[in-house]
Amino acid sequence: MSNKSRARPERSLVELYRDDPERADALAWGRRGALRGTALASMGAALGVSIPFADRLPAGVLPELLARPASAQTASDAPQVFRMEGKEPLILLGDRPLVAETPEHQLDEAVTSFKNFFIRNNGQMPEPATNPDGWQLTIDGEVNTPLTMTIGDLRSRFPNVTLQLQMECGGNGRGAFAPQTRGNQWGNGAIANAEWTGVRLRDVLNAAGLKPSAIYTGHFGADPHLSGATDRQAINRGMRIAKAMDEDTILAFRMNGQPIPHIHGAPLRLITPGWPGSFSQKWLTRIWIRDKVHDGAGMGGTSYRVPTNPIVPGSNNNGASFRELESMPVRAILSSHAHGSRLPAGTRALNLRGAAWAGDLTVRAVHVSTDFGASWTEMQVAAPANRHAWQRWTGRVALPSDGYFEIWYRATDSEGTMQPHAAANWNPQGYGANPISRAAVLVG
Ligand SMILES: Nc1nc2c(c(=O)[nH]1)N[C@H]1C(S)=C(S)[C@@H](COP(=O)(O)O)O[C@H]1N2
Ligand SMILES: [Mo]
Repeated sequence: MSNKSRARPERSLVELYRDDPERADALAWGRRGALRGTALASMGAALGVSIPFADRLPAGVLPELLARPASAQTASDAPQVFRMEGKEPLILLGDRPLVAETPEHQLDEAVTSFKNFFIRNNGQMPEPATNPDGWQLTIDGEVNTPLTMTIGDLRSRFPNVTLQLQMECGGNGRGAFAPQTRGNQWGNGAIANAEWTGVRLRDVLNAAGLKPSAIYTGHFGADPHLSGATDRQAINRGMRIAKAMDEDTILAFRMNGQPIPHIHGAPLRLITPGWPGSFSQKWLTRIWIRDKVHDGAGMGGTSYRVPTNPIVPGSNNNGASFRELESMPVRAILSSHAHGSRLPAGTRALNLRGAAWAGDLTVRAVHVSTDFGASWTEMQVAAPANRHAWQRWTGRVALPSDGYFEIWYRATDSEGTMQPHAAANWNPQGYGANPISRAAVLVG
């Protein structure tokens, strides 16, 4: 290590990792992957405590608190806070259109309440409906009988269902991609598991009568395009008919026993659980049944699509050989401890909790490591409240001493697929990143 970097080693190492990770590795870890004494001492000094499991830190892995400072650490690193009446503070990712992420540790409720529900708009907000019951939905295209129905009609004509359903943005976890991709740099907080009441889309499509040519849907909402152009949709996606006919895909008019809040799509929205949130059209006015793959705003190319064969990270691609991102990949979140939490000296165990989900699949296991992945402890994972609800997990891990620790948490889905160590299958718009997550805790 040069004298210059030794003079202010903490900053330089972090900066070096941002600018030139290979050189930083060589300086910090040496040839054989052993953490050099000076680097270790400087990391400990930067963190303010010792790193008891430093000997297990894999080569090239920088302590998470250095790589990703906790928001409270310094004012300059603090994310912008989004405040709205009735909501806890969220992390503002964009204001035009409005995009706000829920801090991961706030996702501690079994059923996500309005106050902790993330926001993802692609266009402007529509005017609130003055007469919600009179709101109309049209089903047309490849159907025998096109229908236009009010919410009152839907509610009285079809069986009402109430389900806990996960809704996760297709870009959740995007911030983990290296190199960085375009789009909102989400952490793990673009997920919600609210209780929705509505009618099954399937029942409504059966009432309209699908023609044999019906293979796709196309969803329209009342929100104006960001540009204000009236001939453009803010977002206009569609799904394969099989998902539209799934018994958990619903036309929702209530959220958590209340009318849907305006910002979450009142008075009528689709909930297409387990698939990217963009399939869950807010302010829903029309479903156009198509005889081909729908081609509206947000379809085709690299939009909500991922490579079928890995591409070179950072390269350009027109998405011609990509596939639609449908069922979301497995992910766990930790809600008992915020990244960067400080705990009293002498704390020798952590009671952990969180949630996990896996798109259309279920979660078989959640494991936690506190020694940088050298050993793993299995947590208890509850059954979902119903299909397509997330699953809560709990567990307890012991700590040997005071110091700097990381909680690494990793879920495995019902097919045995685990979260990878790093964001995989890089794609230009950054979908489907679900690497193992890491939260730092400081004891003493
Ligand atoms: N009409 C409309 N529906 C929409 C969107 C939108 O911008 N307009 N955004 C979609 C995306 S990308 C996501 S992730 C979810 C977010 O829902 P929320 O804002 O209620 O959290 O809504 C989806 N439905
Ligand atoms: Mo999204």
